[in-house]
Amino acid sequence: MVLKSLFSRFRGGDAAQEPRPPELPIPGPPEAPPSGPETPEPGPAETPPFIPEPTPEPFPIEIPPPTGLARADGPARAAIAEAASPAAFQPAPVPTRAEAPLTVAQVPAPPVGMQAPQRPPADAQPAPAPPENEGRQGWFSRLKAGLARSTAKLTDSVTALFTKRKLDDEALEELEETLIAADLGVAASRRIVEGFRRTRFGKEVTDEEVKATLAEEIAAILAPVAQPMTIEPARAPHVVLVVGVNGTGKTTTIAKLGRQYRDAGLKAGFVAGDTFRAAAVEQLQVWAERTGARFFPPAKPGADAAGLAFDALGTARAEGLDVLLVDTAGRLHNKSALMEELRKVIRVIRRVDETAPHSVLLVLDATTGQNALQQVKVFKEMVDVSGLAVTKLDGSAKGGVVVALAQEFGLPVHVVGVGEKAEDLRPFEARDFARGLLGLD
Ligand SMILES: Nc1nc2c(ncn2[C@@H]2O[C@H](COP(=O)(O)OP(=O)(O)OP(=O)(O)O)[C@@H](O)[C@H]2O)c(=O)[nH]1
Ligand SMILES: [Mg+2]
Repeated sequence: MVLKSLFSRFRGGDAAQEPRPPELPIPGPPEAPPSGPETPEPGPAETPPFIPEPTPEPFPIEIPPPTGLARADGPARAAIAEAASPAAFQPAPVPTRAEAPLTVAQVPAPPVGMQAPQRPPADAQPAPAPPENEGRQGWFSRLKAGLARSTAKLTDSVTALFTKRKLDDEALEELEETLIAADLGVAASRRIVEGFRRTRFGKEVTDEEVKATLAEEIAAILAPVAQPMTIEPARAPHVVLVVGVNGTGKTTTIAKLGRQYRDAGLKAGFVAGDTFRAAAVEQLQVWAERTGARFFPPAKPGADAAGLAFDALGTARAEGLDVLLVDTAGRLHNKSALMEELRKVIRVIRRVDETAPHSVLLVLDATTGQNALQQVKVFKEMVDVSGLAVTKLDGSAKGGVVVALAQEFGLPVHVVGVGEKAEDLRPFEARDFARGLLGLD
């Protein structure tokens, strides 16, 4: 059923495919708060999907340093009281406020999905984390199950190739082709095969040995990019700009992170920056209600996203929110319109906090395979992407693309998603992912 909903939606560009949170009626349009300084921009009510033009592969290897993760504190922020909109909704009660930087890894695993808002009493403490092994084991099984299709694609060929065979030039060539076909990309596949050539060339190998070595080689490629997204509540709030092509999972990723931050005792806010689509605003509002996050809707459909983000950040600071997650449009009429919008959002929020956004999270849909590489390239040109979230690994046979992403860009992969529930989004772990991909325990 998950797959069905996934495939009916992930390529969505038209209104009929509008993604909505499952199992909850969408309430009426949210009441708009009076807006602050707004700079409305004309635009069509509904625009065609933004689809990056395909480019030839392989892409050049670019390894930019991770940015935006550990910036030093800037000078004191300007007073924003006059820019803050009056509260339209009461902030959700939160258990306690965490002062130390926090990563999703530290967040206690939510007990259930996101079917209903669960607001803890004001004096509640964050729920204790489940025993390390239990939590980890549970997640690993779900990750492995989610990767099953990608695993089959990779290991079926490996088994066919290496049922007791000498690792000669021909075998290595076939292995390289298998890895490329499993979406690992040309550069990573070559690197892995060279590893085999150095250590195993001329030896008799079994498919099990090949799988174990592959897992090690893949983990080595993934290890440098497996970095959690650190939230620093002291930034009050830590601003996360969430970007990506339409339908990749931006809004649900915001919802999942918001839920996890809430459970960790942080006050979160959601900004509905995809202002042109009423359904997108309503979708985020539903998630805000379920997760107890403060919600910032546009004053009216099509309102300027930058003006909204400016107001929201002002209010978030005045109300002492810890983390502000800003949703953005995945499509506008063309790439330069999208680029201009994202840059404007950044420019304008820097008037409130010159160090913001503190994270720019690019959300990628694993089912798009190699196209994800192109999306990274395009978004890196637009904004200073600080890390990646890779969603829908459960619906994809192309999970190997994470290896290609790591090799090609070296950008941190913060979280991966294997389903639609809050607990289906977790920090990315190199060894677990590599072994999961090969179907190993
Ligand atoms: N199976 C599965 N579905 C997911 C995952 N992440 C998101 N989805 C689903 O993918 C669909 C699209 O997700 P959204 O969060 O609305 O995507 P978006 O990027 O905000 O889309 P636009 O607002 O149209 O740009 C929804 O039905 C989500 O439930 C995942 O990890 N696994
Ligand atoms: Mg969305």
